[in-house]
Amino acid sequence: MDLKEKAKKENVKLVFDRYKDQQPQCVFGLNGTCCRNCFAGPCRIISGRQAKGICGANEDVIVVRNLLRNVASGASAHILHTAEIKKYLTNALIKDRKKLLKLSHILGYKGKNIKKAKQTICSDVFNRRMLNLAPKERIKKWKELGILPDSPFDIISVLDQTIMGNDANVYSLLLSLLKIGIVDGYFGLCPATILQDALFGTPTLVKSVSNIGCMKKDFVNLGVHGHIPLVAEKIVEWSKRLEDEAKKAGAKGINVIGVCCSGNEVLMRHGIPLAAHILQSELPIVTGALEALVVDSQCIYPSLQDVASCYHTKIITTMTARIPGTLYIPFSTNDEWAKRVVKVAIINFKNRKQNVFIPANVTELLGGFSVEIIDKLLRTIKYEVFPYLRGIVSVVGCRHPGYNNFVEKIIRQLVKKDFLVVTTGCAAHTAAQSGMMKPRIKKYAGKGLSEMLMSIKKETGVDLPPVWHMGSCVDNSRIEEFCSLIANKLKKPYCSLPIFASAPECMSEKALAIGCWFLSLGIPVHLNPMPVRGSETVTEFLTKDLESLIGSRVITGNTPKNVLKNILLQAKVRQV
Ligand code: SF4
Ligand code: MSK
Repeated sequence: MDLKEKAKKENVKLVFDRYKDQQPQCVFGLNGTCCRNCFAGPCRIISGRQAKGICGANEDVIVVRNLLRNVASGASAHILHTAEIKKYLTNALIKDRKKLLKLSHILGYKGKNIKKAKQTICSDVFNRRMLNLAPKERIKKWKELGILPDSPFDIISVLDQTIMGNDANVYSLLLSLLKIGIVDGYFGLCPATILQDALFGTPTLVKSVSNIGCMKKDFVNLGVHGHIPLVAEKIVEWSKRLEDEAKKAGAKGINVIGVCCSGNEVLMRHGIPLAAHILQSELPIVTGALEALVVDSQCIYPSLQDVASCYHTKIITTMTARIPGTLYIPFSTNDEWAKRVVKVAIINFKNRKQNVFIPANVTELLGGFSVEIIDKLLRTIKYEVFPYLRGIVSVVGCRHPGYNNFVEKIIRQLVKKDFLVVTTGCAAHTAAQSGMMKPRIKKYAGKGLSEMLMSIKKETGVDLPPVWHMGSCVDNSRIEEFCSLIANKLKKPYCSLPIFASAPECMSEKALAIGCWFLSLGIPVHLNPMPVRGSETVTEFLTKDLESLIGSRVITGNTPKNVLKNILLQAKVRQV
């Protein structure tokens, strides 16, 4: 029996069931040709019958406007992520001073005083100076194209740009996609990661395990889920401190497990096991052995409470993801907050019912690939990566209920063809669960990739996997920094290197925003699905014309075979 069968037997609906219930999905939505931007609508474009909406907007305008609103929404989540971390900076202890100073230096404070550095960051992190992190060559290009952003306020201007009766110029709307991608990168992802490293430490290599079997029957199981490590860090700290209380309650201790990106954050810094990605986020509850799930922001299915109501699990909401019926304990850095939350889990241990089932599967993994670690590893081969590799692909982003494990399939094919795969987000959970983060190389990697990993092992003694876990969704900024390192060493711009990104099961608007950032940098991006099929103009622009403007394009492909073929073609053009 697996957990899906257990849920079925117990009459519990999961995401997979709800996905089935929603079929067939609306074709206008899938093609991007449904507009609800004003209340004269909704308007749908029907080929040969209804060429324009009531206001006169055609399919191109409608498709790109919808996409742009999606990207703006995704970027806003990352901006607010940074804002959330910044709120607590003034009084926080700093674990990595270098990282804090790096950020304040970018913003213009060149001294070493931590208090002043914090002040600079708090007042200026959303200042245009953040763009100093970007390659000079890109800044020039962005200026030429008129897409250099000013601040996160550009997100508001996109909402205005796409309101009924404003911009109906497809080209300027398309360029705004790139602009908001840049906003996402430099006001969202980059400062979030740097600040988190400053507060909680920069990751180093760490061994752990993935998959649902990391839950322990005799322990208080406590899950962290969401994106903001302020929350998960406190839970990890206080779970250790309250071990004795758990023992008094009859358990052997407290077992913290990671879900989604909170899981990635605490894996990278503490080796906490990766239990479940977004599609599996209901399953730890179905085991009947999860005492509490602490959630914060983004990617939290509201269904968690429906599922929890069939078991004994307490869902504890703490930040922006608010769900009726859950226990809401608003986040505070105060120790009392963490004690209270962990105690809810401990007290709930006695309420377990008879129906406990934890599948045995666990997979070992090596994580913690910060750029600092990668730099140390690659120095041993003098950054001579391309004699071994066809390229580097960051396979990132979500898991989607309709794509039958596309993420795993594409990663398997890429490493076999000598692409080094770096990964973050829910794709990283999947790679870990499939065994591709085990520090054994022969089984999965192609000849060139194996040889590169062996050469590094010879110098460092470290057995490396073919897929490198670089963290959570905001840690896509680590991937950019890694690409930038390679580009600098080879003295070439990104857009001439065989470096690619792929979000094969893109579900969240955040993944689209990240994709637009990579495109703006000159990195070709595979995005699937993309609700643009309803407009030939938009599809043509993204998959072809973009190349001459910015040096990158959207790579298409809705099967692993197609994607691999398209990436191989592009890799040939970009050979080093
Ligand atoms: Fe229809 Fe135009 Fe309103 Fe969109 S903005 S719903 S196309 S009238
Ligand atoms: S959690 S954004 S489903 S990767 Fe970062 Fe996973 Fe995608 Fe959410």
